[in-house]
Amino acid sequence: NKHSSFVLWFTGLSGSGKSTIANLVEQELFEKGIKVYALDGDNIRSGINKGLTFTEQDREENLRRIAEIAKLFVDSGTVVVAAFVSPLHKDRELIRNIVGEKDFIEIFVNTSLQECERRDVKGLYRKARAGEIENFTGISAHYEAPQAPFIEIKTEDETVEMAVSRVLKAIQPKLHY
Ligand code: GGZ
Repeated sequence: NKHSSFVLWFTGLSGSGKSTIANLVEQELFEKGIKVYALDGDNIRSGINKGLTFTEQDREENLRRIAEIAKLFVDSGTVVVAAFVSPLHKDRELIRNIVGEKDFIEIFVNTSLQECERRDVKGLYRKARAGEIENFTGISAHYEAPQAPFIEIKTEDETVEMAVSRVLKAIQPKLHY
């Protein structure tokens, strides 16, 4: 059961819904028999990247290492589903260069700051506003929206189910050689 492999890279604010969508995409691909692996803050920042902070420099190192790991998975024939804030254009360009242009598929989970802050699922925005978290993306650190993502998801206008099926449909041709 051979298929092509590539990186599906989800970028968006904290609380935008990127992990939720990425995890469902991973599940669907797994059920189709595709070799797939999800990388996110939970398995990366707590392990190999433990100790890295949210300064611009540490985010770059965080994302550079993740891109190198993703590249290894792609070399092994695995589809990678990665969900990271990855707020800066220069860092996403670095990732694209490491992974390789043709294997980097950028998905912009475009949920407004206002909506992420309203949801505040983990209470991080409240803490950031109170000055308890430094360099918080959207509050005290920049988020630069991708200019030409492969797919843009607006979670305020479409359901998670619609977004997931749109992603699956868009990558369908890429799964075959
Ligand atoms: C942004 C932060 C911060 C700061 C902790 N800024 O919603 P979450 O909790 O689960 O996702 C966020 C996650 C971001 O880590 P990434 O590795 O994706 O970031 S980056 O790509 O920019 O390196 C959030 C939590 O970590 N978090 N402090 N200051 N998000």
